[in-house]
Amino acid sequence: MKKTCYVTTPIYYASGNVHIGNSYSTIVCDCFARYNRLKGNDTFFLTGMDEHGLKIEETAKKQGLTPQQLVDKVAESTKELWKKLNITNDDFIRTSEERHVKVVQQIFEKLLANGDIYLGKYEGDYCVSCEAYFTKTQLGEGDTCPDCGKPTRKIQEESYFLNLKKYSDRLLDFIEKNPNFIQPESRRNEVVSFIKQGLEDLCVSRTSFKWGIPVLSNPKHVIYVWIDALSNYITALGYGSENDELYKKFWLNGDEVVHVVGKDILRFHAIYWPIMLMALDIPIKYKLYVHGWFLMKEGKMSKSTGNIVYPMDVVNRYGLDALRYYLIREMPLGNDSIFSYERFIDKYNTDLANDLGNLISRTVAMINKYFGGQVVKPNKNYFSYDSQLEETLELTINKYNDYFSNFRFQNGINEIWNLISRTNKYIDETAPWVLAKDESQKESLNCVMYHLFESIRNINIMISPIMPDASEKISEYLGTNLTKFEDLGYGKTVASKVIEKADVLFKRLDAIKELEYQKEEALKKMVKPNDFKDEITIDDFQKVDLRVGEVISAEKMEKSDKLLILKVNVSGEIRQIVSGIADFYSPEEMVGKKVVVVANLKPIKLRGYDSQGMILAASSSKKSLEVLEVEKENSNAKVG
Ligand code: ME8
Repeated sequence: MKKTCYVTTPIYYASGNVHIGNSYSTIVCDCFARYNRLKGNDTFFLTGMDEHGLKIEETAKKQGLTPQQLVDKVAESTKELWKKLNITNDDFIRTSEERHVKVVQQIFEKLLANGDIYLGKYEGDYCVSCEAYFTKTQLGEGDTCPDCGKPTRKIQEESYFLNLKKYSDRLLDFIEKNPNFIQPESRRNEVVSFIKQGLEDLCVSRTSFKWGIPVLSNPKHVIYVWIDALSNYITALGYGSENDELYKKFWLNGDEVVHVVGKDILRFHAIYWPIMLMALDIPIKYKLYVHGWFLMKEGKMSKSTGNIVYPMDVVNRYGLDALRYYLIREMPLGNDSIFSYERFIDKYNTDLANDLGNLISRTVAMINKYFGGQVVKPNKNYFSYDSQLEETLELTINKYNDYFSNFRFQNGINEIWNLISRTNKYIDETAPWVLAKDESQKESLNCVMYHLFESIRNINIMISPIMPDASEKISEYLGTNLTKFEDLGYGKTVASKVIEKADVLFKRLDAIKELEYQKEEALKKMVKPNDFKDEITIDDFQKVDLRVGEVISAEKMEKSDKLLILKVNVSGEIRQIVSGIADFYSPEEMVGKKVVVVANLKPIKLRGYDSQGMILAASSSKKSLEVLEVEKENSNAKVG
């Protein structure tokens, strides 16, 4: 039976560019939305921007913009990015839009009138980056934020509070009665134990900054981001406005509502949001799917450290479907995953170029060679392998549906790829090239081709939510329009004519070359002009051991245009330092220079060469660079 499905991403902070990590939330939701549409479900897919708060106010100031100008700019570039990533959202909500602001103000007043919000005083340690207060026990060393590690500030202000305590038993009861409310189970357990420790009432307004939605009855307060942000899921549907059909259809009377969030915003969605809904007397309709984080090998991906991958860099080099595939395949629900180009390239070559790509090109080539491109349904099977393949196919479809309906995309993809392997094995088992030599085997050869065709056609339907572009091309190669959900299953094709020659869908990558390219790109990204880093303390700075070093020899690294290998005398120690300055300095020019060296940088290997430090250089663009030099001091000098 067809049902309605409402799926939402978190709304992203409009303080900077969206990276691979937060793009994941959107791509995975898009996959779910596309899967539901494929099934014929009436689907509404929402994403948007979280545009208020101190961080945005401060970022705008740094950039010489008004907060509104900043959020307008970021919203436009994010919309653009979603278009490029083939995201099929039905709406894009921005929390600075009037349709949202007005309703949030009403929500706040309603909660106030019911006594669920009260006025009190708040003093606490506040992290500007995370827009959150932390208790003393939560703080890291030196009163730093437990989430991002940055220093917190002590803030005292008159604030409104949302009465959470009042609802905590009701919420526990709800979670108990709805075991699927929070998934995976580990996250549900985390929430239950957090509630059982006792909830503190939540501070829901601020007087310390201006960039937010003013409280109607007391405008010196702005509504603190979470009441504002969480409400987007219903304001976008028209809740509280005259035009609330979508709200009625997809929320009140809807069949399935799914919020997808990263683990860091679990509490907000599993505790504060349901309590807000209870207080507003709105049914809690949603299921919460909590995903982990994409990390870099070096740790958390972060805009401020530059330890970051941007989606368009990957798309421009390897194509969109490869990125979508990799992200969805690599992230199991609930756990973290590491983004690495080594793994990306490996999965690309193995899964996409070899397993899937080859299966398609081989099959299309054989159908052309043996039957002039014509596929015709056989009257019967000839080999035991035929029915085995059919069985695997039917089983895969069932498992795929089970997994995809329950947001277990990684498991679902594994099933599809098992079928791809089974189909590749079927080619080896039936050895069509042998059958082709024997005219009397014409029928059985046709039967083999048909099985291959049907298997690919089904695989193609199943991968369409993940890789929409490739899927469209594959349908074209197969000459089929049996691409809908109801077309899943073996034997639906009566006849078809495949394309004469299928283009290579995923061209094999030269792994070594690609990795070198990515390393060089990463080096380039280390230069970030006009981009002040986050504030540090003198203690932070003193961790860096800067020394004068005298370059005693220099040579170009083989097969690299950019790298020089320097031998540098640092306080009597001869260090080998690999430096990306070859575009600007010849080895000869470097010898004899007294440069500034970061002497306690953890040694790394660059293209197989040890690098025991870094030399400092100034650069205002990719086209210019100047190494910092010292005139009089010698290589025993410290810098600081
Ligand atoms: O939290 N890997 O916005 P946001 C995977 N405005 N997911 C990641 C990630 C990574 N490396 N980094 C971030 C906010 N995310 C709020 C949401 S909703 C009412 C308000 C995910 O831009 C993160 O877990 O900081 C979160 O789900 C989403 O990106 C948005 O992050």
